[in-house]
Amino acid sequence: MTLIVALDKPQSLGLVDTLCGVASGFKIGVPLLLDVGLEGLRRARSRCSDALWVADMKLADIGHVMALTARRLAGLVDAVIAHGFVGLESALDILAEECRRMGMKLVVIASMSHPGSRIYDKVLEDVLEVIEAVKPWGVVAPATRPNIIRRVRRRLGCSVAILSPGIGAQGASPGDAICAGADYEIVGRAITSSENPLQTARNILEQQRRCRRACREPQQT
Ligand code: BMP
Repeated sequence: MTLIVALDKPQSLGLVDTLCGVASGFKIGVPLLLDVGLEGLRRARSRCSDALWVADMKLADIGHVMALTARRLAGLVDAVIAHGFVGLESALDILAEECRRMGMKLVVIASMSHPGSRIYDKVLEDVLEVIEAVKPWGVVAPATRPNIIRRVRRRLGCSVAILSPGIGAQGASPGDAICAGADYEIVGRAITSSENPLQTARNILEQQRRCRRACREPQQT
């Protein structure tokens, strides 16, 4: 499975029951976490414990504070997301060590999906150097700019998972990121605002499958 559902909106935790077994995982955004608290997250997770649970804290602080934040999430999520631009020394090195100690996956942002992320792209090589040193479980790269996903994959190889947001509401289509080398596509509003989230999630998975087949077939000349 290659779909992670982004749950950001209030009340969207109800979708966990609907989408359990269909989505590979759930990415919990800060707005929702502020709404339901850690106890709400614990209860939601217990309803679908085989899924990959990612806390999208977008950590960007000194290492000590990022590690403290990650520690508050121990046992509640499988993975936590941090920004790559904060760098290695006294920042991501400390967070990575804490994640290793707790058995929590670390996901580092290489670049973002919105237009303003051109700033991130200007320092992409530096951020990738940091990520190479951190050796996180996963990296975020934008579905809206598949060329960035290809650069990340070429540079970091196959041992890292690439998670790509930007599908649907932000303009990319299901399968775009997978074709460029991503492992998971992160989809929020296209599913959470849909009238039939289950059917929409299934349609997205089907479109990913079709794209994967098409983009991996040898091109006809
Ligand atoms: P949506 O599919 O509704 O646009 O949601 C995308 C999700 O991915 C949101 O939770 C957002 O915080 C996250 N995200 C993103 O859109 N772009 C990034 O570069 C990194 C993200 O985590």
